[in-house]
Amino acid sequence: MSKITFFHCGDIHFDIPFTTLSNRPGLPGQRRQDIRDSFLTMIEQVRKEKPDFLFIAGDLFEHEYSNLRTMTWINERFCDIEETKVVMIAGNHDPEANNSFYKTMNWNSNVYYLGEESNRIYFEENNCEIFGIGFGPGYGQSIKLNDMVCETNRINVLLFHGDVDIDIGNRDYNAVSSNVLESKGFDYIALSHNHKFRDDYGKSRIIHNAGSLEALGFDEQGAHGFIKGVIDNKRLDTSFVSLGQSKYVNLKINVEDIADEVQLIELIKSKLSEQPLLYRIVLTGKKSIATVFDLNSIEKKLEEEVLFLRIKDETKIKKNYDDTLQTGGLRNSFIKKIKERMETDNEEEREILNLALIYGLQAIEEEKVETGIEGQI
Ligand SMILES: [Mn+2]
Repeated sequence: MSKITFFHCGDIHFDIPFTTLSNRPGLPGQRRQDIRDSFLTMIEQVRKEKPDFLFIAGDLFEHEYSNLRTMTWINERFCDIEETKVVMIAGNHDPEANNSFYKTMNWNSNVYYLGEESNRIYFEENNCEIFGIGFGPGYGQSIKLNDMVCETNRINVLLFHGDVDIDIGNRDYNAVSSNVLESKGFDYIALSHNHKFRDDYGKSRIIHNAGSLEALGFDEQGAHGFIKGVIDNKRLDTSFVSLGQSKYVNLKINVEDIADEVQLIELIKSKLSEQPLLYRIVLTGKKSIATVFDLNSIEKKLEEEVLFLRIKDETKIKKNYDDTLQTGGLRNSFIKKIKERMETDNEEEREILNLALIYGLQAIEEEKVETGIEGQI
């Protein structure tokens, strides 16, 4: 009878530059420290619980930005958990190449890398064979599954960095179907690449995607962390260990009744959490053409309340022209003409005509056109 215990993580992205946050000095560095803190929390749990394995299924670091100092630090953390075997594969951000740290580092004796040279390893003391399909030169590495045969009297685990069951049209990273993966006889498939935790692939529920250890962007909502698992006599049992909620918050704020910047700042403040977080705020609703928000100045005024803030204005322009129809001439007939054409069910067309009306009236009345409105459609 065989039993193993394991932790499974991936997409840690040590040294990611966080370029979208670069206009806040110090913030990218602070976020990189958050990654280290989350990693340390996980390592500390490994040290305490001593699982047989720690699976890291790719994108441990950023090949383009990581240096020997980071790698040495990571290797030292692996030295701290000597009773656990660390098994790793490459991801698309740290792909296998001749100068990859996966190949050039002098890793501690409890660290095993599965790649081009050897993509499987059998641990007799655990009666467990571990296979790996990471990210090498080129795409479509999942073809290597064809050569992987599981021996049924062993525990068989696959580490895989890629897409499972993607929709046609998406960019393909080692894409494979859950059906194919499940048919191979693995007892557990440690998947990474997608940054959201997921464990509901396929039918047999052996495929688990760890998600990124720490949320890395506004599209990474929800909980982040790693997976803990046991395979006992072929029975798989897993649980997700959350290291915290994403610090990235997307907010949509309707500014229909807001007359000026002071009111808008008050409204935004009322929606912010007490903890300093990273916000992406989209302003929605209809506002008068006379209401103009200086987004840069608003962002500056709220800087103290948040870690990071980006505001996007997606409001539509509201104006009632019916009361202006009393006057005559070119202006009147222009309004009438546009109004006639606006009696269509095509909302997109109506919006374009609404803007044509605004620009046209500006041209007639003020002899200039306020083009800044364009970007707000
Ligand atoms: Mn990744």
